[in-house]
Parts: sequence; structure tokens; C-alpha cells
Amino acid sequence: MKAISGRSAFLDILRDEGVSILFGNPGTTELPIMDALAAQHDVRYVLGLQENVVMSMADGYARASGRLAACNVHVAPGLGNALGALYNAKYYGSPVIITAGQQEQGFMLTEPLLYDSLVDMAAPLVKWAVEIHRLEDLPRILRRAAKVALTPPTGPVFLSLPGDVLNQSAEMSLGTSTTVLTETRPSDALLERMAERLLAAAQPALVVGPEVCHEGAFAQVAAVAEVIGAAVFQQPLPYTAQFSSTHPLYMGALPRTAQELRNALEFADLLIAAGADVFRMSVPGAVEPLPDGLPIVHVGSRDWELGKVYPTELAVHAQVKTTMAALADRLRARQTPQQAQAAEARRKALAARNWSSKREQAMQTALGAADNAPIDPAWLMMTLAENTPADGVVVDEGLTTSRPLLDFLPMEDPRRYFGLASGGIGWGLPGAVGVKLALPERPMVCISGDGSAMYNVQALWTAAHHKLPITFVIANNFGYRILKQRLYAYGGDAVAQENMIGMDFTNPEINITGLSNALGVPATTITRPQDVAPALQAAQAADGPRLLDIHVYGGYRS
Ligand SMILES: Cc1ncc(C[n+]2csc(CCOP(=O)(O)OP(=O)(O)O)c2C)c(N)n1
Ligand SMILES: [Mg+2]
Repeated sequence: MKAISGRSAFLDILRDEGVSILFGNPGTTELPIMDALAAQHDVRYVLGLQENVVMSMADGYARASGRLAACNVHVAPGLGNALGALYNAKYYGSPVIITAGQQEQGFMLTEPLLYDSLVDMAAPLVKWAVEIHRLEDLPRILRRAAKVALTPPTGPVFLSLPGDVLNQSAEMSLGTSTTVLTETRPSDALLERMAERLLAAAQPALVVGPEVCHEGAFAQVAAVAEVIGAAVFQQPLPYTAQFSSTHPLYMGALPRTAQELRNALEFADLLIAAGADVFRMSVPGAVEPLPDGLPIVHVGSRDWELGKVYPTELAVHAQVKTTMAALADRLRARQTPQQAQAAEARRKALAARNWSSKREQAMQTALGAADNAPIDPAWLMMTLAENTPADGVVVDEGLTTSRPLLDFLPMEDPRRYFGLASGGIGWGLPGAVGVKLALPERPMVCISGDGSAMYNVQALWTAAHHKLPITFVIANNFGYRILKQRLYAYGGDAVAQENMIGMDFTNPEINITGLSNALGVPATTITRPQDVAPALQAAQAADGPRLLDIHVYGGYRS
């Protein structure tokens, strides 16, 4: 066996686990890794100019590729900067190995600059956090980290890499990769029971969630919905593409407020949740979002989500894709002619109020605002959808402006749409860079609020450096409109005195195009609706990133 250094073993094992890009921001404790990178050509380094950018790029890459992503940050302050983005990755379930260089063992005891307990900092947000103390353990730990990150429920893991471990050499085996196979499905008896329960429903509602996207299970879930004639909804706050929008049984996303959600499900006598979060809300409501007593059948591989909030009649811990495929067969075999007739009647009735028909109405309404300036958000989203190619990918952190986006943008594949997963903003710009690196062949638009864009605006430089053809659309309303809307609903002194503190970017206004140009992304300001479509087309035809600073309506009373 040949001796190998810790730093080379680190890169070799990552490569063998399928990692071809290491996102990072270096410091002295990362110098061994930067040195090892120079000696090989398999792992490419993508520099982010702040650790939150680095982590968000790795998160975007993991989401879009479905593969293991890796990123490296700098000791305690760097990990601290990355934590908000790590929180996003946790909620998406992104399989990312995040590593940080650590001071040498022994030296740590003297509490040098930059030192702190990295494992304690990362632990609450990852599936596994560990510091490597002996070089000989590095292969086993790294192999396990990859396996843990990629095994559903997938998610980030953290490794602390002390300098001495990276710099030593030893004769050691680097091991091989383990994949945990999770194409499991329930027993025949349980499938029968599930089929019987679903067929007993007179008005089934099916809610799809992120697992349907991760597993690429659109067809299998659709098969179940078709047999029983179920109305299909995306969960509230969808952050992935979870069902084909143009499927005749697709009704759109469930509303995001408790009362509206409750109203939307009032018709149902059974809720079938497929890999969904039942229900992750943004703000508390005066009522429960679930209608009283609505029975639930929930299938998913994230056991924590099963029966988490509401009692669940049948909570089935299994992969959605294999389970739904087997269930569709059982349903067809068991369904009586009367049940089949009732399902057919439901399919017909639902077609009249599905996503496609609601889209027609929404387009009529949006067209009524076609001449507005500042530009109307719904009209802008309609225009964006019309100017996004069928294989285009949309990264969305447009907040109040992009709220109507999914009413217009047809989603036919699981990589079509990536949105805000946890509520922590700043993911959009760097996330788009990661998504683009994972899906280089697909055209890409990233829409971000002006406020959200300012958290990680440095990501534009990485897009420029790698000449990534991304169209960045900044929905510029010169402030935090969502917070103004909520303060307005709060109805207190701020509204009475028309004094909303800390929510406007004025004196001075932010020069978005100047900022973008400075970071190497040519930018244009657009204030007139008629300039939007030509600008989108020109930006998408460019061979590198472009930014459109679009001035949109920012009123808070509506
Ligand atoms: C990391 C983080 N910091 C702060 C917030 C609080 N917050 C939520 S939305 C928002 C404003 C977003 O502004 P912008 O992107 O311009 O969208 P707009 O509301 O104007 O549509 C803020 C500050 C948050 N969710 N996450
Ligand atoms: Mg704004």
C-alpha cells in the first residue's frame, strides 16, 4: 500500500463518491486542501466570496443534481457565516458534505484565533457532525458522511478537518462507496388495506410534497390520482416541482394561510399525503389549517413527518414512488364498477376547475394590468413564464412579486423549479449558480426580490467568473414589501402613522445595475412593461450572465 496524505485522501474519496466540484472559501486552515487541489484535475474548485454564498451554491447544486455536493468553509467564523444557508439545506434535505478546516490538534487547546468547537456549532442543522482526530479514520468517516447524506431522508453532514490530519501521511485503504437502496414498498397486506381505504373515499384530495420531486415520482402519483379521481394539490409553500401542472387533475398549490387552506380542503373526506409536509405554514392562524376530523393517509420516507402534526389514520413509512406504483395496480384490481363510475364523474368535474383553467382566468386578469408602471407582479410573472423555454429552469426567491409565478409557469419535470425552502432568504442568487452548474444544458432564470438579492449579491461575481448563462431578474420595489404587508395587517401604530421603519431602501437608493456591473454581470434597468419581454429574450440569448433590474409595484395595502 502506498502512503497518502490526508489532504489527497480527502479529495480522492470525494471524487470517488461522485463529487466533481468543491465549493469553497479558503483561509489558512484550508491551505492543505488548496495545495492538494493544485496537484489533481478531477475536482474543480468554485470560489464563493462569502461562506453563506458557498453553502447556498452547494445546496443549489445538490438540489438540482440529486447527487452528493461538497463545500468547504473557514473555521468558526466561516462556518458561522454559512449557518443560515445550512438551515436552508437542512429543510430541503440537500445531500451536502460541508467541511471546515480546523486548527491543529494540540494547538486548539491554546484557543488560537478562529478556533471554536465546530461540531457544536453545526450539530443542530446536520444529520451527522464529527471532527476527524486520526488520519487513519478519515476514509471511514468520509465514506460514512457520504452515505448518511445520500440516504433518505437525505440531508447535510458536517466534518471538521484539523490541519495536522490533513498534513500527515499514512498507508491506508481509501475504502469504497456504499449506497443504501431504499426502493422499498409496503407488504401486500398493507397495500390492500391502503387500496381499500382510498376506494372508500367519496371526495379524495391528494397533496404532493418534495419527496415526489426527489424521487421523480410524478407518473406514479398521477396513476393513483387517476384511478380514484382525486384532486391533486401541491403542498402550501411549494419549493420544488412536485406534479405536472397541466395534468387534468392538478388543482394548483394549497393556499398559505390557515383559513384559506381549511376552506380549500373543506370538500374532501380523505386527505392522501404523498411525501408532503402536512402542513408547514409560514404564519400562525386563528384556526387549524386542517378541517376538523379530516382523515389522513400519509406515505413517505421521512418518518418524522408522518403524523407529526395531525393524527394520521394510516401512516406508511415507505418510498412514495414504489408504493404509489404498486398501489395504483391494487386500486385498479379492486375498484368496483360503481367506484370506477364515481371516479370518472369526479375526473370530469375537476377538469372544469383545474390549474389549466384557472391559469386562463389568471391570464385575463393579468392582461388588465399590462400597461401598469411600476410593473404589475402578476403580469410580470405571466410574461416571465411565457418567455421561459419549455426546458428552462426557474430559481425563485421573488417573494411578493413572484407569488403568482406558479399560477402561470407550467411544471412538467422535477428539475423545473427551485424555491425558498426554509424561509431564510439569500439563497436565490448563489443557489442559482449551483443549480446552473448542475444543469448546464438547461436555460435558466433566477428571480429575486431586491431585498433578498442583497444578502448574497457577491454570488454574481461567481456567475460572471464562470460565464454562466443565467438571467437574473431583480424584482425591485425598493424595500421589504412583504414586511410592510404584514405590518399593515398587524394594524398598529406603524400603519396609523404611515411610518414603517427599516423597510425602505432610500437615501440612498441601491444602484442595482451599478452593483451588478461592478461584479461583472452586465445589467439593465427596466421600468416600462413593453421592454420586459425583449429584455428577457436578449438576456437569455447572451453567452454569460445578465441582470435585469425590473421596477415593480411595491404597495402594501394589496
Ligand atoms: C435570513 C433572513 N433574514 C431576514 C428575513 C426576514 N425577511 C423575510 S422577507 C424579507 C424581505 C424580502 O424583501 P424582498 O426580497 O425585497 O421581497 P419583497 O418583500 O419586497 O417582495 C425579510 C427581511 C428572513 N426571512 N431571512
Ligand atoms: Mg423588495
